[in-house]
Amino acid sequence: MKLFHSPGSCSEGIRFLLDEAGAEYEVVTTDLKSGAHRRSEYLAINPKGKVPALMLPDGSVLTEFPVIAYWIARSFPAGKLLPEALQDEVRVMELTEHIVSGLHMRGSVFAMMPQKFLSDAQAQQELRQHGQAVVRAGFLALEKQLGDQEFLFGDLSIADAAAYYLLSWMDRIDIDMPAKLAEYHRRLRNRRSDLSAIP
Ligand SMILES: N[C@@H](CCC(=O)N[C@@H](CS)C(=O)NCC(=O)O)C(=O)O
Repeated sequence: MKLFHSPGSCSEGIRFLLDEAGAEYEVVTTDLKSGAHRRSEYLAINPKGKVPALMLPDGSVLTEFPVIAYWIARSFPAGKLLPEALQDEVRVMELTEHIVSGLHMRGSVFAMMPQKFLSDAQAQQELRQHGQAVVRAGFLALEKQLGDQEFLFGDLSIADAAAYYLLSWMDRIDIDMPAKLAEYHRRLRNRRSDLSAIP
């Protein structure tokens, strides 16, 4: 397998899962800062021009974080990255989707790069604040789900991988994490030995 990955981006969450699953894979660095994701070679792999993308053993390419995460969990059942019962699995998927589509795409993206969407400085500031408010509201949901557990659903799951990358951006979007989430994020980081990409 090949993971198309940009250090410090959401594809860190997929690396996390591949490592947790014990999968063998190659990392193909697709550096967003240098615009590698917009070059024709990469668009031939993923026409959406986004990371992560995972090339499967049969050469086909899977995109979209929750879908890649689901594929990894189901392909490597020994990693126990999803609960077995359907009613528990859908709760993990529900939160994973919320982190990626809600808190990342409609929160942290606006907070980190409002200039991508608006040219007016005042409007950018308003969009940044809106993004920060979305992420702060997300903190409440994450804290509630976490409770006193080690991970969001007790045992480690794909939802933790989504939280892992999202929470690594809090300095960049200039909001303080509640202490409980900061501790939880430290626990996730401590599971990994190759954290050089995330400060
Ligand atoms: N919906 C996609 C979002 C992926 C995404 O937004 N990735 C960012 C990096 S965290 C990206 O590639 N951004 C490049 C761009 O939008 O130009 C997913 O779930 O994988």
